[in-house]
Amino acid sequence: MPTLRIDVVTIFPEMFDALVGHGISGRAAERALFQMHRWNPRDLTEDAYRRVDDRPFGGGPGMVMLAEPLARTLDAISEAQLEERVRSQARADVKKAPVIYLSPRGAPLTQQRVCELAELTELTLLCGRYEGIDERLLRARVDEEIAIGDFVVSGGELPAMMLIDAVVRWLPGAVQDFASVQEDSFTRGLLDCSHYTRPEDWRGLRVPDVLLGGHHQRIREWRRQEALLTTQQRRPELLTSARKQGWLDPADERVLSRIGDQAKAT
Ligand code: 9D3
Repeated sequence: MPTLRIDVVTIFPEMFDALVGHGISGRAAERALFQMHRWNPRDLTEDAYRRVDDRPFGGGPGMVMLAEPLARTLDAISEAQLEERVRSQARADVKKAPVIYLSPRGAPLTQQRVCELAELTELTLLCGRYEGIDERLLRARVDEEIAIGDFVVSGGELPAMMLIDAVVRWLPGAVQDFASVQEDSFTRGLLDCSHYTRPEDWRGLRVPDVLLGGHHQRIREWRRQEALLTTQQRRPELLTSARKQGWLDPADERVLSRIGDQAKAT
């Protein structure tokens, strides 16, 4: 299994310390399940001020990232990726790494896309700041634009870290407990069931009896019902698409119609 190489273009490379320093992504980095390289376009500027941005043509608020320092950075990355392939004797026919721009105008990131990205061996992520990047650079060099949701954050770094975290979890061996990855597929397309731990009675609030009985089949059924019910209540549109995907079986449908009947009765 070749390790995933991620190249990130950012004017705030230190922000990514958080990603490689903690948790599942930190451990995966330590164990070299992926390698991350950070590139600061400021390092490839040639003017005395090391400018990476300028005022927008046509006026308006804010600044725009310059195309040239980013193009130079992306060139340097392509070169480094090529060198790495030679060094690691990668197959000659591997496709060029896609360049992904984290952008509020991008397509919303989905678990489906995350899984596809986890299959790649190289990934280049471009993080914007200010109002965005000169459109000509995007047209010339970016393969895909991805957003993380319909809300505004201050730059592409946190979105890029979210994408990397989501992808790295899917690398073989990243999540210690394989059962928890399996569970993600058990509740595929649904919200998770509720979880409980000790004590059995916490300030008068009890754990559901079924979880204490040790009857594994019943526990399984209860958790599935919980997942279906919670999804029905909070994100009914997820249920519609899970149904279209064929992820609900007849037993699930019986649970859901029972929920529907109870709702009508009250
Ligand atoms: C009114 C113009 N704004 C667009 C919504 C300007 C603007 C705000 C924030 C331009 C860029 C940004 C920085 N955001 C990101 O780089 C970003 C982002 C986001 O804000 N929301 C969801 N996904 C993403 S991915 C990158």
